Amino acid sequence: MLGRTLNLGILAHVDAGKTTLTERLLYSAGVIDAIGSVDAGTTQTDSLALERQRGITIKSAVVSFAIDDVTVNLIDTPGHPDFIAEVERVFSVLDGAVLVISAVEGVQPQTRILMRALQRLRIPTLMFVNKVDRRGADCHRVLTEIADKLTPAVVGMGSVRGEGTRNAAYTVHALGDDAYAARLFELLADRDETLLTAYVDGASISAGQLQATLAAQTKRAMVHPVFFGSAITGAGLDALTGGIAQLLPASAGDADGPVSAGVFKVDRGTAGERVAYVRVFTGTIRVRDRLRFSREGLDVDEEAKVTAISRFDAGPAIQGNAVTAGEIARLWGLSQIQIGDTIGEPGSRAAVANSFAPPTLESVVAPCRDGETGRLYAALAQLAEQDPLINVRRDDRRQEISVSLYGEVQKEVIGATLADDYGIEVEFRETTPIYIERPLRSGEAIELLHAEANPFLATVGLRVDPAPDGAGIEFRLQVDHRSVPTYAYKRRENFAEAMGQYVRHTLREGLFGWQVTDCIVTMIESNYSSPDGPPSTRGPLSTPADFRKLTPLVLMEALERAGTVVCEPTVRVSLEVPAQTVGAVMAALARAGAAVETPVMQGELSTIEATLSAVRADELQRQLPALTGGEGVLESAFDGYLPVTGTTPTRPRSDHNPLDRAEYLLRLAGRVSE
Ligand SMILES: Nc1nc2c(ncn2[C@@H]2O[C@H](COP(=O)(O)OP(=O)(O)OP(=O)(O)O)[C@@H](O)[C@H]2O)c(=O)[nH]1
Ligand SMILES: [Mg+2]
Repeated sequence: MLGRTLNLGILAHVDAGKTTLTERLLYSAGVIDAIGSVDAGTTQTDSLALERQRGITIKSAVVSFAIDDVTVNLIDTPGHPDFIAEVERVFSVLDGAVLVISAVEGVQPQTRILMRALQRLRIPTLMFVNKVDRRGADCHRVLTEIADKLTPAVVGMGSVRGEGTRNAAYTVHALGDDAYAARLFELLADRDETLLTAYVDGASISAGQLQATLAAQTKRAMVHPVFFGSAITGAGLDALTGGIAQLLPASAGDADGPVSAGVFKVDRGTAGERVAYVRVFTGTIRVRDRLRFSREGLDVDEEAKVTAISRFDAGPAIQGNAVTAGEIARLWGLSQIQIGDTIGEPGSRAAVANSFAPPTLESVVAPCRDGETGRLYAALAQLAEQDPLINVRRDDRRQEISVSLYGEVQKEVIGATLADDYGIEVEFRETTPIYIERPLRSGEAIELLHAEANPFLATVGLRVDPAPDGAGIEFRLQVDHRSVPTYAYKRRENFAEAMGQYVRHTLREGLFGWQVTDCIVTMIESNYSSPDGPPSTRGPLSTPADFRKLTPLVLMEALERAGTVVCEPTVRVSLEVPAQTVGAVMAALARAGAAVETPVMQGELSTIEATLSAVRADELQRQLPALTGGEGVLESAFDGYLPVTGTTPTRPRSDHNPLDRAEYLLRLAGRVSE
């Protein structure tokens, strides 16, 4: 019989102890003989030189160990918000997660952001309150905070004695403990009719029944057991390990079905070759298999041969011949593969993209030495394979290269990577916001089949309507079924899917060159030409290319009529600064145009909350050490987009040229020759 596999994510706010916990779990499972330390740079998962120097995780890393008959593939993720994209990619491959929360700091901004995403994706999640040995640990307060700020569907699984000391010890609540049993019953019965009915009927409910219901509800992400302990001393670790094996859904998967797998990480091997980390949802991938893969939103549909496989199996990755459903493996040979690609059939959870905000800043990056621009571009392009969101762009007119960024720390990491791995010293010039465009009102446009000005064999009519902030792009197909070219797309749903892709692709550049979002695009007219189809005029067959090429023309015209407003990214910041520097920090916030709340004093420190533009927050981050004698800490979280106001409300992207765009669209449409 095949063993069961659990793909487990370890997630938390920065510094909560994910990497240390990972190390402890590997040690308990007998995979390593000595526990490495983040501070000494000796852990398994912080293996990059830069991670070891800085003591923070930058890239997600997979390690594997066994708990009884369950193989756990653990993915240690970075907690710093600048690397949130790493976490997002991992979400698509998880069976379950452990959300780590510090017993001292409690629920932090990133904890909330992560928990919201875990809930939205219904990923079964245990919580681990770590660092109970550290001074200031307060498990009771943290449990209350979890219930208040994250979710009320939680239950503490044990208690801690001697918290805040090296000897802090964790005791599991016994099922015979009446207070615990009552709390557990209350939580579970709320979500389980049979349990409630049995209770109302006066039937006695056994401890075993409660335990089984707890496992069932946890596996369905309805409730979240909370464990306590210390990754440093090992307190509470056995209970957590037991919880991982018993309360999270390990599975065997369908090894015989059609191949469906997702790529969540791309790396380079020792010879510089591309290595893809995949999670197999169904089927089996073997060495020498030819695999088809596709990419959301783009017309890529490639095929390549697997030349080698290395599986994660209770210990370091080992060379293998095959990888089956449920497992994670590294694949060689797929030289064009990218993060987020789907191998074979679309997975059941293929599309989890956009769980978090996209990067909000972009910065011009230039080599310090002359004549290295070409090498720099090549190096950045290689980094972009591993992190597509850095979205390297070359502006030929201004002779500049720019990258998208989440913030200062990511910028420093990119700079250091270019220097260490590629020998290219760079400087980042001005950092500017990545704006978006939202439609102002509704707009429609149509091109008719066989009309003189329409070079394509298709009718496409589209309407753009504004949608609520944060809604993204929604595509609706609102046409008679007879007007859908089903012979070319097989099913109506496929046509809707393809049209949605053409629409999304077009909206990457709006009237001012920015991504258009928060809108509904409805296809209101469609028609095609086919020898035996409904159109009156018979002619050559319409093809998908006709619809693909006509869509951008019609959509841009509809958008032109709707008009767009350029909006800038804003962040909510929380500053912790020495009390005597509050005045200087408040003045800096005022200069940055921030909306500031009244500072809260806590002894020597003051906390200031404010909302301001992302680019100004980035500037503030850099000024902070000088303003606060190196003592200030700034945490920021994306807070949506607001229309740009002031003298230049329509800021076109630096390399956006409406004439170029028009010409491009025309060329796409074949109206002017190449
Ligand atoms: N006292 C105490 N310190 C801990 C514990 N767990 C982690 N630490 C310390 O907390 C710091 C951060 O630990 P990491 O394991 O790097 O935290 P992380 O969550 O992986 O951090 P990022 O990956 O950078 O987000 C290190 O100095 C650890 O030694 C714990 O249980 N008790
Ligand atoms: Mg870490």
